[in-house]
Amino acid sequence: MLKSGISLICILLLGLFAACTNMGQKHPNIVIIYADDLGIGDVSCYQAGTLHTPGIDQMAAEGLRFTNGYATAATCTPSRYSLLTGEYPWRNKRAAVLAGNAPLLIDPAASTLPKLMKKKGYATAVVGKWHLGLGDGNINWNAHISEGPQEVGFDYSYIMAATNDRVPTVFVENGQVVNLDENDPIEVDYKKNFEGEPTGKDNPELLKVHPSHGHNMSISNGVSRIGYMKGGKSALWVDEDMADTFLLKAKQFVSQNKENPFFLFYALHQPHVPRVPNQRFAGKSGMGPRGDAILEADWCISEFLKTLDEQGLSDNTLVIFSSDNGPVLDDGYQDQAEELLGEHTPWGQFRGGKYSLYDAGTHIPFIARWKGQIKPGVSDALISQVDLYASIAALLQIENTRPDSHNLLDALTGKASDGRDHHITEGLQGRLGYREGQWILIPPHKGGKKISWGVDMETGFSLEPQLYNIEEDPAQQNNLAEENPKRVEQMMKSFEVIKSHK
Ligand code: NG6
Ligand code: CA
Repeated sequence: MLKSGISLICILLLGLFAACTNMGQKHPNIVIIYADDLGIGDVSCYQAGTLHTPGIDQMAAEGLRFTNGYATAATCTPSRYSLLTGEYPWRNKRAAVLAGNAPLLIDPAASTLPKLMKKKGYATAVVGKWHLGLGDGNINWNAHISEGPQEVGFDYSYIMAATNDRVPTVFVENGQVVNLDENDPIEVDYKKNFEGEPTGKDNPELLKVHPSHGHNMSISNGVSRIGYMKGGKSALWVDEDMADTFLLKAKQFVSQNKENPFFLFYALHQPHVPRVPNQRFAGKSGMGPRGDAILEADWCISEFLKTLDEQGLSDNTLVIFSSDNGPVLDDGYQDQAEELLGEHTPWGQFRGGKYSLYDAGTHIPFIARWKGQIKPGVSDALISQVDLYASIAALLQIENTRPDSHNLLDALTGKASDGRDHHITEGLQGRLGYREGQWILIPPHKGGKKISWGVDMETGFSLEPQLYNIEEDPAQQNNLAEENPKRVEQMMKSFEVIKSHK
């Protein structure tokens, strides 16, 4: 009796010990919230601009705000590619802004961030903007679409294929178009229209949002888009409801997976054009649809974080917030983004914006929150989205196989104040810039200095080398290349060496 009692106690103690060690080893949930075209100065905790973003500010107050956070590119697809693969985008020739019917960009055999997590038993999901291609190049929207998020490592996906200004304007859930009526199949063509279908160009009377440049092809929900589509009427999204739909799917995934570790890539569609926020946000910013869309995104973030808090998950969830590229005002629709801007400065103290090799093209908001694990504060460490791969690999004790991706787990969690010492950024047409410490070098590039889509945007291209000290001259007004030929030469060499490493 006594003996069996002792054995029982031993077994219980052993069980308790095992449970404790397990708990100690329990991997945190990981969430990446990724805005689309949000500038560093659009977020009020970066102390620039006049918009007020209380949701993101609260996340920053509870976490670590990086002042030197970067995307790898000034456009969407390449940045997303790096985030998910840990590889610079220019190593893959196809990693440029993709059409809505482009094939899957990421090699299904390649290692990815979600695949790392799956190795450790995580449930993985992507909700929101995809823009990394689907199918094999000959996509049938009316059947199950293979070659997509699942092949890249996501168990669950609820996505738009490309951007909110590209057809097809439908959601795809686990490879299946949502709400599709089989009697009204979807056809997509990026070259020619389908007979009898209205377009923004020929039927402006059908539009509630008018294009300023391009964006005059097929119309859905009163907005003309890039590309032509036909059919799928019951499946078309309503832009005004998109934020609520994605938020709901993100919350559902969390609730359904709260017992096991999960990874969620919550890819917001705001404030990318067309900016059509829900009526609840219309007129709220005083800056027109662009400002209103940012307030909507900020609300989504605070609602999402509230869900983590309510479910008791915040102490065991690392949440990272960032943006895929810098800000843009007129990106092809007449939405008064420029006219109503007032004193607001989406690019913060930096020069350029989306599409630009100047700093604001890729220098974006970057915040990490993990309650109880990351001490709230501000970090000046140089950190790139390409580093999330190696840093999360380190967190999960998996070997890093991506040399472009640096293990900055200590910087990410505030245990170290230094980050990477150099970083390569990509502007338009695959042209590159290079930062080393506080120096930014833009090597000579052919091509126009500006692109004119309603408003002039600076590409950063010049036939002369450009060298800036980003700490002393954040607005990149003083090109110091001529007076520092040695530094230019040394940086050109290091840049070439890094490029040649694979
Ligand atoms: C450009 C579009 C722009 C936007 C961008 C991609 C025109 C004139 N401009 O070609 O509106 O869709 O592609 O943006 O069509 S990104 O954030 O997804 O990279
Ligand atoms: Ca973008």
